[in-house]
Amino acid sequence: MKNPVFFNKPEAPAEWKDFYQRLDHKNTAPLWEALARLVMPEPRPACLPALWQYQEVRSLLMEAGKLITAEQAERRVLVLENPGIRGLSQITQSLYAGIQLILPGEVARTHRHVASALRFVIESDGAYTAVEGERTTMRPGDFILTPSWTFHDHGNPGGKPAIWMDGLDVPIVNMFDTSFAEHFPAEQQPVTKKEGDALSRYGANMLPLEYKSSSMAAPVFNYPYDRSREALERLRKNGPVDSCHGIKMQYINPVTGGSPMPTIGAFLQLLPAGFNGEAYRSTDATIYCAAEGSGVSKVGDASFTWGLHDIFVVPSWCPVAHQAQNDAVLFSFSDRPAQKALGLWREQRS
Ligand code: 1HN
Repeated sequence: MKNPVFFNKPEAPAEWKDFYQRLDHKNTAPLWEALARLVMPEPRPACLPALWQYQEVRSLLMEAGKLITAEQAERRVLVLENPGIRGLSQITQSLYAGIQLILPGEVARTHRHVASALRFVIESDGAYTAVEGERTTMRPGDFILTPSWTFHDHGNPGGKPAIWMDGLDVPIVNMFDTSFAEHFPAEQQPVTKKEGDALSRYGANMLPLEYKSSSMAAPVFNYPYDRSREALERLRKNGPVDSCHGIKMQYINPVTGGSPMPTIGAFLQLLPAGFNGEAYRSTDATIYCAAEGSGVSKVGDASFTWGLHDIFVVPSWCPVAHQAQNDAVLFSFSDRPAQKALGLWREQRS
């Protein structure tokens, strides 16, 4: 193994034991005993590569739908827990992910919190989410933002279950001890804007005159799938197809060109039928959801065969190589913007 430890400490002699105990009693500790575990020559993530088959999660979620209402639960969600760090409600060291269900006629009441959230819509026939007075209809494949400290509620006036993946930066917010949350006085917030207002105003490569951003998040909050998918389709024809990523695009904040939210980045990539990608790794542990098609992804020593809406996670610095049988589209998200802002992010192509 290359670089197993940064620092090879000699064994502590038995006669130091008393000294170590006296250190311990004074809330102190010898750094030389901890250094190799604190400073690693490369990332050694506790989280593991993992795959969740959508149909399995879906049937458990529908069971949850018989046990508890969206109202009782506040949010009826099955948390996707990384098998290497069970019990923490985390899919990676820095991110939370879950699968949410809203049954026909249900609403999930209005609240806001410091944590930023994204939704990747899996099933919906007329369900909506509302953010700061504007409702947007959720359609399969849509990438939707709930920026930090924005009031949001969800509802499903349609006739079919609405299901989506939630991604939040809860572990980051809690690492900094910066969590605040509160309810809106009413179950549903008043609708004060026409549907599509944000996208018309900020989503056409134009901005209102004298526009000044008041937020670190994008002013558009729905990135409709048909638009993103069309871009990938056009780029397939234009080429080139990247040997690691296929055709991969990042979602942006149209005001800054940066990430849609300060802590979470999101991506959409097309793997053309027969794609056999080369290995790639980066320090941002990444959560993938198959938006279309099927394939196989090698993640470290694991090999995940995924189909429609399956979700898998690639830990930090773990090589990933994607293959697609038929045309496949992968949505993904990670903490890349947070790492980049702090000067931490690295990547490596093999
Ligand atoms: C939350 O507010 C939602 O608004 C979903 O739909 C999942 C997980 C942790 C904390 C807040 C939602 C959440 C959440």
